[in-house]
Amino acid sequence: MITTVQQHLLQEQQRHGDASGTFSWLLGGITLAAKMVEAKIRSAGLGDVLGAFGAENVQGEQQQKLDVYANNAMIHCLGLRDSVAALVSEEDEEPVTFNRSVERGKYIVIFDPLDGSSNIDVNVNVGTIFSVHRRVPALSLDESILQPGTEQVAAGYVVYGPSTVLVYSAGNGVHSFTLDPTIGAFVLSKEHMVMPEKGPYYSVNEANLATWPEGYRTYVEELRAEGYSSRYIGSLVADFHRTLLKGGVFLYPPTLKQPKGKLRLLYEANPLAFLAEQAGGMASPGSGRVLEIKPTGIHQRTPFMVGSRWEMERLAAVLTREEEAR
Ligand code: P6P
Repeated sequence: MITTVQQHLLQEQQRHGDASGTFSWLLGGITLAAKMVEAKIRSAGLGDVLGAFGAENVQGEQQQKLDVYANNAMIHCLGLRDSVAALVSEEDEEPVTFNRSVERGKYIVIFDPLDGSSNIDVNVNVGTIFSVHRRVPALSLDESILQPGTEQVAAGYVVYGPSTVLVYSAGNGVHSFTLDPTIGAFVLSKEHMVMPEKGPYYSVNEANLATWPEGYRTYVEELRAEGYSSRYIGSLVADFHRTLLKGGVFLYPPTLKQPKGKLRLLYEANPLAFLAEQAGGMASPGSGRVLEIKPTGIHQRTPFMVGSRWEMERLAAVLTREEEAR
């Protein structure tokens, strides 16, 4: 018998002691938005949804039409949930609140509505990434939004590819669901996913190699010498999904152009770091844990390395050795 994500969420909410069902109702908003985005992406080659929207987002990036659609879908579907106090999106400079008292909302949802969207026109996997925090009554809304990743109550992503897969964790393991288009439901495909202890791949944009801090060059050279293969899709959700399933390591180190890293802490690094650790892997900004970073801004960037325990411990050892040798 199949288990849909709604059924799984209901089991989770009982674990969360959230008898009111607001938690599963909230995550139901994300899965609804994901189904809307998936339908649009499936028709991207046909309708007038490809190509640039002609506007720029807060990152100064050319907005793709599907970016805008995905953002509107997430805001529409989640905005209808009373349990939402505020939304934070890569596409919006400021948090989005609704014409109801913020105090009524229990949760804050932080998301990248369509990550990797520059790949849409070449039919490469793209994804939606989300992170859920509780609104803390004793804190201001901004302080609740800027909680460290360790405080996330849930996180996940949807990867739109040959099949559409939702992966999430509510703190009790990582579970994946595959969209069954014949019934329009996400159906459980794997429970309690475990990232392999060690993998065959490293994943990094080697065009930046010359400007990384020395230790990262040493590390990649060591992995090459040990026979690793390189895989880099250039779409974070797809590169992470492969790392979760096959093991290995994904890296976006500091570069000369972006010394604080390129990827965003709140809606890229934190949710994926939460999933990685729930699956037995690790995630670091260079030293320590991504999840322990105290955010200072909703769009702040971070170096982001994530993967299997073996590769991540090896990276920490190489970076420490290089630091001590300086
Ligand atoms: P680069 C896509 O634009 C993205 O935000 C992530 O999905 C991806 O991991 C990264 O940027 C790729 O960046 O500099 O290697 O092209």
